[in-house]
Amino acid sequence: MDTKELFILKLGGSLLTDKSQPNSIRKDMVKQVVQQIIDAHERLIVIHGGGSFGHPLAKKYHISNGLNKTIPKQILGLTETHQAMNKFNSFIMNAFLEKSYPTLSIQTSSLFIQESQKILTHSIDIIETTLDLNILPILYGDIILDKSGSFSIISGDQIIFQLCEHLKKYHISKIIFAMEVDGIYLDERDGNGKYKLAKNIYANELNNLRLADLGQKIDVTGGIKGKIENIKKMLTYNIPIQLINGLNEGYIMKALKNQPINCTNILTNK
Ligand code: IP8
Repeated sequence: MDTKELFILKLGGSLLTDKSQPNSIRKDMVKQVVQQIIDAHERLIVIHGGGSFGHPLAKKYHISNGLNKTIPKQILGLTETHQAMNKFNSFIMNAFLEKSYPTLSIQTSSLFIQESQKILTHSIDIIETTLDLNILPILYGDIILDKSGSFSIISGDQIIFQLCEHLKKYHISKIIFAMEVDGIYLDERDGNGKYKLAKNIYANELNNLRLADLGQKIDVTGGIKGKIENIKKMLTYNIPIQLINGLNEGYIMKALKNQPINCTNILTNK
């Protein structure tokens, strides 16, 4: 079967929302990001994180740890968490619609389910058929139900693992993480005495990196170390990964156009 190339673009929740205030969107940032995606004219799947929408509620009701009857109103909290993500997602969908750009929101919690803590994907057809129609599929970190009668959180990164594993008609040529930092900083100084940005890292070097201790948060769910663990898993599919600063003007479009930018590229060993 002929496979077509596409990008995966993960928009960090902390890029699009203000983490210091629950349910607050960086509206101008969303508009800029949407415009860059439209201007790039490339085939891609967008995934966005939870930011100040999903995370505060998920934390309040301990959703990641599953059903716990001692937590008051936890089930209501579960549905509230989903609804908060839905609201955030609707804002993004509307921003595309205002520009008359066809996108389809694919509800993550209806596409994936867990069994014995393992995420299962029954069908990727919805995403592939959306792409066949030249519609941009947009997924987001969400709640996930567990067949044992429990639940958890599925993060944007976990969605990416599922896509790496199951997309058949489409081949992922690069995964782009748009964050609010330039990439991975090393425990080495540049000419100006600042921590050095790792520009190109090979997959087999990831285990031996000496990271700068910046208390660097790449996303609300974890620090840079957690992100690197996820990246290692993605690299097993031989897909290059780019970590970029989405706050820099035009960077998302340039990444989608494979133009050079100041960022961290993680290259497969081939
Ligand atoms: O921001 C988490 O997704 P992430 C989604 O990609 C929720 O980790 C609901 C907290």
